Amino acid sequence: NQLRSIIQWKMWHKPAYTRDPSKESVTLKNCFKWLKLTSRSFAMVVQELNPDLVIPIVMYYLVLRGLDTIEDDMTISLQEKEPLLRNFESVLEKDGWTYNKNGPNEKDRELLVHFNDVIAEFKLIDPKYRDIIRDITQKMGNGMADYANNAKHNINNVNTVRDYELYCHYVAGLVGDGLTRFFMERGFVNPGVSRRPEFTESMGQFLQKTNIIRDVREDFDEKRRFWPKEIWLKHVDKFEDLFDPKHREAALSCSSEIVLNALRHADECILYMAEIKEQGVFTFVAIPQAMAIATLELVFQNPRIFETNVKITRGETAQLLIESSQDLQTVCAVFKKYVQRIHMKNSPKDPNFLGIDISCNKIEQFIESIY
Ligand code: RWZ
Repeated sequence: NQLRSIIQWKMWHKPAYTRDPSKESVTLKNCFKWLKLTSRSFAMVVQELNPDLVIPIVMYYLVLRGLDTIEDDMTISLQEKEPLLRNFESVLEKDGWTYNKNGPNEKDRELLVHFNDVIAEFKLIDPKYRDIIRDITQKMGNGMADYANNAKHNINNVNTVRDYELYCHYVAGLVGDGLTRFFMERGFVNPGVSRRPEFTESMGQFLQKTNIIRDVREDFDEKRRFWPKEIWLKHVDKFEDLFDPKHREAALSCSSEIVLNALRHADECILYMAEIKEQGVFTFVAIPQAMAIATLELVFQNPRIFETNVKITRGETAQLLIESSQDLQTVCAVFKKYVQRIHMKNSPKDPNFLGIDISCNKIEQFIESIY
């Protein structure tokens, strides 16, 4: 029955009419300015959504981005940071609140310096969306604070795979939970997804884990470690060794193991996308997923991740944007293509050869079983 629902659904096109949100008010115009400043790519994909959802989801993004900008700043003392993260939800009710104590190098400091714009516009959105934003902000802020607290006592604050997945839950699983609730309010997803919260969780986990693998060098340089010790300790003695050319082979085996861990979410991401009933929502969620599977293929068996921040090419990105704006079948073809490439790069010299082989086979067969 689940398979039948995947095959049968048809999509309709988004309405031709799209209002221009930047023409509404000064504070709203400013919110779009902060959005473009913090993420060009999100500012682009959000335009795919039904016009009624654009402003609420932009506000959701800006609030979480504000929270993330506090978490990310290593120049803020834990003493100041912890209560800020825990109480960020209450900031949303404080007219005129701004924050200017971020370090000068914090890339999104301007957003917090002008956070009064976000608070002013937050007040104007539909209360049902405000409740979702408050709830996710409160949960994410407390999760980030627990994690920051942990880091004070122990530099390896991501010890187990469970710690790693809990961190990804706070910063990405919760984002997906909130988005799913937005979509449900409008009937844009099958209400049955609320009975399968693990599908939503996988959507966030897959994106976050892929980012963590890709950004390993940049995070290391900024003194952050997200790869779980439980995994890297099987391959190297010290985390620093991952970046030492002498240990390149061990580092690559380690990266394979963490790629394998991320690949486990692919099937559930497809099952989640199968429950979407509206074209704009589909495009909005499918674009990041398609970029993630392509990025996972790029980082797999790629020693450059230990030297620099690798990125998929502009040409590849352009093609992914087109393909993921179509339908589930096209997105499945994208997933299959990149999983096959991972499969082909897999080598029997890798300690996780068998695991990766099984995982790729399973995803390929799953996709073939539905089309
Ligand atoms: C659509 C069900 C977008 C799940 C996770 C997708 C993104 C990676 C980045 C969930 C503002 C972007 C900085 C949210 C805090 N996780 N996370 C479904 C999804 C937003 C800041 C950045 C987080 C962070």
